[in-house]
Amino acid sequence: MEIVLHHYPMSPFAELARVAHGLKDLDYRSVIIPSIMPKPGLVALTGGYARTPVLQIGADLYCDTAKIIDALEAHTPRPSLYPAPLGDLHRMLAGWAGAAQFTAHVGAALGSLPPGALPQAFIDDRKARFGLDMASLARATPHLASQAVTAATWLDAVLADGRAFVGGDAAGHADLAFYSNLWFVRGRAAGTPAEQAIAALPNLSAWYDRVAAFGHGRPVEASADDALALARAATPDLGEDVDASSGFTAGQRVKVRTDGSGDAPVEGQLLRLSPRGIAVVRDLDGGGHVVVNFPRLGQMVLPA
Ligand SMILES: N[C@@H](CCC(=O)N[C@@H](CS)C(=O)NCC(=O)O)C(=O)O
Repeated sequence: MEIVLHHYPMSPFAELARVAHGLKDLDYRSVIIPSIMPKPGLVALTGGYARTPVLQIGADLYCDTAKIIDALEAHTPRPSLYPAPLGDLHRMLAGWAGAAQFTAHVGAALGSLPPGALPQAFIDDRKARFGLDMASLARATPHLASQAVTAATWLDAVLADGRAFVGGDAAGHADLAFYSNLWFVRGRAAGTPAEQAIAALPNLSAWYDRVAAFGHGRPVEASADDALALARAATPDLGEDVDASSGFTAGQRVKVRTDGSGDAPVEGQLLRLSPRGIAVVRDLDGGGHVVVNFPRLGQMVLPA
């Protein structure tokens, strides 16, 4: 079944997903989505989720890199992104990298840009959807930079025993999550004191180059229409797995809302709800249906 990655070049979470495709040496279709709303092609598939990236395998959609990595693991199990000895600890480390540390790295990088460097439409979009305020960000930038430098220094110390990756000989989800934050700082904040302090960490720099060497796999450009046609032609995984303790039942109509985002919730019929994830089935306008998958953490499920 064909893999489609919906993403845009500048997104750090998209970079995490791209390097996962590189590590697993995958062929895939690459659909470039807008970096701001509206995103009609993407929302036609997901029904509301508009964050970046989204993975599509036929008529199954995977929102959030946590779920995307699970889907790639199921599609191509080797090499695993949860290698021993850390195994699922990779998830916990990646969760930290993708939350407070994402804010620190990306905030420090965006906050150090000269005034006028970011398009006003981008600033307005992030303000409306995530409450971004450029004046507050400018004030917070030295603090955010200190948090990023501290995390980078910890990582450098972890790597000081000569291990190739965070958990030993094999790279995993945590490596990609730390890498994508640092990739954004390198790309957007080159020459700032924080970026220079990070670049001076020798173990970290060598590790960074090892992760970058995985590349992005083999993307072939495709359009939003191509992706929609692929979804219509495929049959999604309609398997049910709703935990009795969840208070919900399979078949019930629900809304799935991403915590901390002003984006529209995704409404559909519940298929799966457990610590393994959330899945709802929804009809596509014009025919066909898709299953939209989320990780359990970071998503609110409400009766529709
Ligand atoms: N927890 C999500 C976060 C995704 C996320 O916040 N991505 C950023 C871009 S790096 C985003 O969606 N920004 C708004 C947008 O692209 O419209 C994940 O792991 O995929």
